[in-house]
Amino acid sequence: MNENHASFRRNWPADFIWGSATAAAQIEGAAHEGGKEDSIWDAFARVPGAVAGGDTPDRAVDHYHRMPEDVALMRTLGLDSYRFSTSWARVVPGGRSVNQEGLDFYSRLVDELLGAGILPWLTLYHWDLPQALQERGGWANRDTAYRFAEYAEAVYGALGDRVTHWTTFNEPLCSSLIGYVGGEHAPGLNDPVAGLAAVHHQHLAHGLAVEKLRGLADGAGRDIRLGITLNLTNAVPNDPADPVDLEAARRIDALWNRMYLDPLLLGAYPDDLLSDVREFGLDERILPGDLAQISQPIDFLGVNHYHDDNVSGHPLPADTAPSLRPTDRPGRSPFPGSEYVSMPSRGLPRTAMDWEVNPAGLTRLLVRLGAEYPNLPPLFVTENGAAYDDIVSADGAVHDLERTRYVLDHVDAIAEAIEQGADVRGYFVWSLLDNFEWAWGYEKRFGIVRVDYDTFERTPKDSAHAFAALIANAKSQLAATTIVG
Ligand code: PNW
Repeated sequence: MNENHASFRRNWPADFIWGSATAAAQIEGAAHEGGKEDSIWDAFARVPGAVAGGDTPDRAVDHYHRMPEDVALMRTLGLDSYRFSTSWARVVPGGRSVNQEGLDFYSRLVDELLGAGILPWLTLYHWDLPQALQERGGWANRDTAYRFAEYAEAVYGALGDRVTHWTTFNEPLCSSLIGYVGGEHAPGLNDPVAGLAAVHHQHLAHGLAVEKLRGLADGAGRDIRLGITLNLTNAVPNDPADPVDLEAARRIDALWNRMYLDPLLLGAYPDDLLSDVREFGLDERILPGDLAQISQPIDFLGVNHYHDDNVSGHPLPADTAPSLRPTDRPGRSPFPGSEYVSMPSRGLPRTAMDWEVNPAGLTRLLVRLGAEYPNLPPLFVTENGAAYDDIVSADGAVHDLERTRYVLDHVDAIAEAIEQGADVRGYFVWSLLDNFEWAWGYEKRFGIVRVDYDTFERTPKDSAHAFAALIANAKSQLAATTIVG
């Protein structure tokens, strides 16, 4: 029984936010409807071999047409908040003029959420750049940062009277290094110079949008919360006594964590990182004033965490099976200057993504952040979840025991981090629905709700029921404490 799980006996801060997350390109569909034009993911999915099974985001899970039904589902689960993204390619289709019909969709979504008592948690960039802007260089072009601030202003103009929680970027590491260097994500390039330019220009875009939205909100006397979501990891040296592994772990920590955290929170790139990537010209992208722009105060930091990374500086043993790849396109390292780094298995259980399951890593990460960044804003775990090969029972139920355990164990790991002093204010499970899992297409299912890809019917899995019970339990404990106290 899930009620016996340790996570059901934890105490939670009174205003802790329980939610679930999605992203526009992964769920909406209607890729060329309502004035929307190609995003880089629509274009990338048409490249042969780019996405497993030749899948595309064309229809995704048809959320564009089923939005009220999906919000009703969130309500039955008892979610406090719903984290979603707006599609830049829907709001500013060709990268130039604003599409009112696109804004109207998000306006209806926000109204529906507020009507259901659910806090809208909006992300402006979850990887779907208008293809028209990619054709002008995408994030390698500094101009895209200024276009982003205009897009942010357009969304704020339509929703700023109702949306209080704003996230600029989701996981900039993926949309820069995995898209421009590793090439597994759109735009599918293998260009470290462009990749590091993309990193800096996304930081700049974040800073420009923060300044713009803060100014607009202050001017209108509105209280908004601004932040960014990073995917952070513990880069664990495979053999902590081996200097080669320690050096590899330092490099991955620099590229994966500190390249984002330091400019945003401390106003400077780490020196060791700048020297590691010197030949790729990151320094030349940094113009006077950029770091001050980038490090403007934010109100929260979103942390996405799925797994740690066990890092070695030695090649993998020859008999080690290569890790899973979505398609047979050749795999390339997304890490400029640190391509030699390997990630050997340390024997932990793994999900269908081949990602390690290690809830203690999440505790460690959340506690470490507070210790390493004295000016750290409040944290929200904005994504965490797992893909497994679900089996549908004869009665239509999905008994996803592994996902249920994954979620409860990670929630418990967050409670542990809070006990150890981490300032964590919320948890969003990834994902509400099975959806378009980027280069994996529809093959990997992360939803706590199953989607039938023929009928688009939604069926809450056992993990959804467990999550709903957990939320209800956390709230009833609070109510009980309030009465006793
Ligand atoms: C995140 N990695 O992506 C994204 O924010 C979601 O859109 C996505 O569906 C979810 O996690 C599951 O993949 C990631 O390589 C992509 O470690 C890659 C990694 C982590 C997260």
